[in-house]
Amino acid sequence: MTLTAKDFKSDLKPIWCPGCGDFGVVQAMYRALAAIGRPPHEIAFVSGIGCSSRIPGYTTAYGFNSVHGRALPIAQGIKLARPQLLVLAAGGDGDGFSIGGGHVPHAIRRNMDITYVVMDNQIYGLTKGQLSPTSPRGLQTVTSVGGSLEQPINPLLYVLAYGAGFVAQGTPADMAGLTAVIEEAIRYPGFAFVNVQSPCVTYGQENQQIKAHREQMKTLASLGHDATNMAAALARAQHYGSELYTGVFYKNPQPPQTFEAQARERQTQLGPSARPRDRILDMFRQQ
Ligand SMILES: Cc1ncc(C[n+]2csc(CCOP(=O)(O)OP(=O)(O)O)c2C)c(N)n1
Ligand code: SF4
Repeated sequence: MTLTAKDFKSDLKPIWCPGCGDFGVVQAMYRALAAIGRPPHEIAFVSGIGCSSRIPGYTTAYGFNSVHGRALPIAQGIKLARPQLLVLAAGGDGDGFSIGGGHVPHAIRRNMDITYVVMDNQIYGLTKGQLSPTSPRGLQTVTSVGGSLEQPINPLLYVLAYGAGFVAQGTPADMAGLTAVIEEAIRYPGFAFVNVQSPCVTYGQENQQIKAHREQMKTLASLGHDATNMAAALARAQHYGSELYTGVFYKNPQPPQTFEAQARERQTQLGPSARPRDRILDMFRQQ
């Protein structure tokens, strides 16, 4: 059966502000999932808390709008228990790099076949415009009236430095490009990260809106970027905040075995006679 974007759109009407970048992200997600061709009941979509974290509810996949910052631990639990499912995780820059920041390195080094989409609007949207970890230095918000004194996190460098096998960036200002990177991330056999510069029209900066993105964005493909070259990826990623590069920064040409595949092998080696409890304990003892 051929699936279309409509098959992934739920009946729930999004309550995002009109013009929010997250509308583009969910559309790109519908299109990417249709291209992948797995039916909605074979997909588990987990998010944290935030405006962007509402996204699973707007799809027909199994969804869990969970706890602030905890999308990744829950997604990993699902993938370990049901490795045959296509598992997606999503949330905001606050969810992923502030309260949930400690989970990101461990999800990366564990390397489960999960796609993690961060809707990066450089602000806390849901709670009405406080500083987020990706807010630029000097940004005036309700919690930084005199301008932010802190250096922002660079999400691209952060995940590359921890060894993510697939790292890409997109913007809803380029729907075809955004859909393509999400699809490629889902097809990557391991942990894949997509940073989406998704404008917040209510609390976001003027130079971070769709029109500005159209003027600023440069596709990595047009720059002749080699996505198999980690050094080149790090060099491009350093310009987060000053250049809007879109496309794939890095894709490991030799993806290592996933955690869930290794765990299955370990269980097989332990043999069918082991009780489930002992098998789990042995997995830890042999680490
Ligand atoms: C444990 C906990 N702490 C704080 C909050 C309040 N809170 C909800 S969403 C949010 C941040 C939202 O920003 P972001 O994750 O960037 O998502 P956005 O709304 O911008 O899409 C915060 C601090 C919460 N729900 N739970
Ligand atoms: S507050 Fe910002 S992030 Fe939240 S729905 Fe409105 S535009 Fe989108």
